[in-house]
Amino acid sequence: MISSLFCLYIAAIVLQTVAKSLPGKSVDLSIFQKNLHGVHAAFQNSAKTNGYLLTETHFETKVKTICTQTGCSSSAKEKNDHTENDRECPKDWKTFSGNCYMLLSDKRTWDSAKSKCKTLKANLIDITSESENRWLYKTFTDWKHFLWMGATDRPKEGEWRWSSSGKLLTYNAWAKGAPNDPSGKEDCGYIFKSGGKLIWSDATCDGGHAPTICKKKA
Ligand SMILES: [Ca+2]
Repeated sequence: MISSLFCLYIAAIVLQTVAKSLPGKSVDLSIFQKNLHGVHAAFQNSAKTNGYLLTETHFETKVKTICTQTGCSSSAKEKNDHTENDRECPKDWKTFSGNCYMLLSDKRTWDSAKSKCKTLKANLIDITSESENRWLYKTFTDWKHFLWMGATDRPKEGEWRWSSSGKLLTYNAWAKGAPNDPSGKEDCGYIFKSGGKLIWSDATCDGGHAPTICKKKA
């Protein structure tokens, strides 16, 4: 009995390990489930080989596995294909493709908006795909005029990067003719709604106060 409890204790420790995708790598939940089932079954068999008879052990991670003396059965607790999308956002944050978003309605300068997002362990929003741009347009309706995004060319004029990652913009939805900065002072990006779409443009970073959207990983 004591040996069995010891084994269960070890199992509890081992299976508290958090499964996480490597950066830039998505994980197929069905493959993960299969592999994890193998780990659970191996544990059950290992206990038996070592003389411990575990009558029933429950393993609960993303996959729930119940093992008895006759074998193990597993079932996925969530239906999403990618573990990245399984993570939940905090209350009051919207979720899209593994990221969390929150609209800050109070109006700030670009730098102040960026700082406010930092206090929420987030960044000024970066928008890296057409689908994300469309989702933002449809999801956040409670603002007028314009709001700040995290694109800036302040470090080097004309070289627009995301303040969140320092990466150059790959996707963009600049308005026709934008960014246009003949004076070299319009170094911060903002977004506005026009013709049923979310359009981007540039402005002086402290030239106006606007709402913003903060973004962070789920
Ligand atoms: Ca500029």
